[in-house]
Amino acid sequence: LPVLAIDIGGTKIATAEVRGGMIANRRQAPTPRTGRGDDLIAAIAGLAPKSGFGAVAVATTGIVRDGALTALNPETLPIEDGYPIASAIERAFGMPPFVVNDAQAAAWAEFTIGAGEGFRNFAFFTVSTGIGCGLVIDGRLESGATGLAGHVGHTRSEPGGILCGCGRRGCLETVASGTALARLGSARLGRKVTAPELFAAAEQGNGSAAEIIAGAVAALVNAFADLTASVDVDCFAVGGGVGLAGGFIEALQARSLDLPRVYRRPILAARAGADAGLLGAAMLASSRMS
Ligand code: BMX
Ligand code: ZN
Repeated sequence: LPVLAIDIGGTKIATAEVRGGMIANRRQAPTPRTGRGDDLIAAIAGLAPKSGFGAVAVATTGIVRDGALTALNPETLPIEDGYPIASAIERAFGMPPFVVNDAQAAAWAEFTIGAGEGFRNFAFFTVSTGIGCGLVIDGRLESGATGLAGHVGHTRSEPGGILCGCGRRGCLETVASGTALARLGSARLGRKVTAPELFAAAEQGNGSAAEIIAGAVAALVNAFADLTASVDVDCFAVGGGVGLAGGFIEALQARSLDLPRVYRRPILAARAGADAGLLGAAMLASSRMS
């Protein structure tokens, strides 16, 4: 039987059936941003069939600890602290699910069958609504004792910067996420723009838009260098809606050449694309159950 895989992001929810590393019946809906976990479960139940699965695997934005979900940054996903997501999914689908952070799940997929294949120490970054990161150290996925491992989006990027939803000031996520680009772009261009619109404006030669994107690129490259100095990453892969936007990876690669050589590592595009969270969660669920 296939694994029912569920990916909960700050902007969209996806479900799919995964069998032998292949995705089928992928469905997607906007994330209900109501602050209530039960509304997420209802949206998921509306996407996926209720039975016919050997296992249920969930990749979700936020901190996952003992089957409970808490937002580190409630602006990325508003939800009750410690929402009992595992028991809620079990009630909806009749099976206790495996639950993991979305970036950690995607890191595992990229490490196993994607851009990180062949490396032992690998970091995957998703630049999307927020900035997520999953770390594989010496071939093992790190989630940490409290689920926080890899939350590099909340390391300091801009001293004295704006307050992040997590309570710190100047987090990388306040400078380089899709949310940050939309905020900075709207302020600078004097009209409401989304991250994709900011990329389109830069593409059409808008210097202010290009400058904001370059700021995000520089912040990310510095975060990569910090992480390399911390755990000696062999290789970085970048995904997410912003990460995979035209020219973004190339800009990261070019900017990383400004780093002293000792901190420089290959930067690759994520290969599993938008399905990495679904695939990684399903792979982790299968391996933890056999
Ligand atoms: C946030 C945090 C991470 C997540 C990352 C990317 C929350 C709700 N999420 O830093 O756990 O991995 O965003 O999330 O605090 P996405 O929704 O942008 O995919
Ligand atoms: Zn933060």
